[in-house]
Amino acid sequence: MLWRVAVRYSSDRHILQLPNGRDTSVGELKELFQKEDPSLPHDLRIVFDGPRGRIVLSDDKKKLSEYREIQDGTVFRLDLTVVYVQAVNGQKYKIPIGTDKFYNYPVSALLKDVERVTRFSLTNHKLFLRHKPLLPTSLEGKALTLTDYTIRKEDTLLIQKESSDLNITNSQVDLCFMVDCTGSMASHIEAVKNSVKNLREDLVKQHRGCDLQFAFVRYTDYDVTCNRTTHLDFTNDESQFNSFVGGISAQGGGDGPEDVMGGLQVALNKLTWRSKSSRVLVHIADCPCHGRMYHDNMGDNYPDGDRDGITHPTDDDQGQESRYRLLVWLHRPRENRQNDIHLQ
Ligand SMILES: [Ca+2]
Repeated sequence: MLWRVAVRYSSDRHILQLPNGRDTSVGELKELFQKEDPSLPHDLRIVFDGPRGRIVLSDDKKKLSEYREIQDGTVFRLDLTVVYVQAVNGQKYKIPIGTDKFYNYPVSALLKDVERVTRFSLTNHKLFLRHKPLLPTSLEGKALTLTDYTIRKEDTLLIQKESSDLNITNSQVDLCFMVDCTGSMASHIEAVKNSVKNLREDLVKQHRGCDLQFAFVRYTDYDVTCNRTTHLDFTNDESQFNSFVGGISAQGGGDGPEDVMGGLQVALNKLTWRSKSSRVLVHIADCPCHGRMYHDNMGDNYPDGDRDGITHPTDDDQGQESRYRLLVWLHRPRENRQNDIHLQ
């Protein structure tokens, strides 16, 4: 007689035929389940609900016939739960973890499971949960657990090539925040300042191996006659950076577009970009630059473009633009002005 039993864990259900029927041993049953689902761990524990409560199949040598409660069609449960790992191509992998030990499960063990199941190497990939990387695995000598990272059952972690969020492959990185500080940004400027400070702090934590420097360029518009732009040159001094950003306020602006070109000129020519660094500019704004080619008739006092005739900001060091690896524009549409800006 062919026996069929089912096993369920998480939302999945596997049904297996037992070629040896009741003579199948617990060890053979585990092997069948593992053959069906290679992601299952070796220390698999199978349980089922008998008439007097939960029964654990703990002895691999015991035959199913020795458990009178097991019938054709009995549903087993694996004492497991899962987290999922999703790759950038969308493929999902299942990482089973023992239910009893789930919340105390060390992150270091999870990373090993992920490498085993996904075959991704975590020397050049990172795992992220809600944009936060799963590193470090210990803190002050204490192993960090899934609870420490607030990983819950059936959460989905993302696996990405290391630092692909900013394409940082160079050990030296110069990152400049260039921020529109005109009146239209007034109600958001505090949120922007906090986001910039938090992003700086997160990047420093996430890229401890990198030599990171940060600069800040504040720009406004032509109606601001004194200090139309101000800037802080690259620094790795957190208090200096936060102090400068803390002192920023919004002013002026007048017409719709703003002096973006003036900000770019400062970013390119007044900051001390290092010769071999990866160069990143994060631009935060809610309006485009002057010139009708950049917007749809939004009330521009300079529809022909930049007052000083700048159409394409250039580095004084001609021909070196290719050194700028990445330009990020965060341009918030005008109709969404009521929303805060989030950098992550
Ligand atoms: Ca303006």
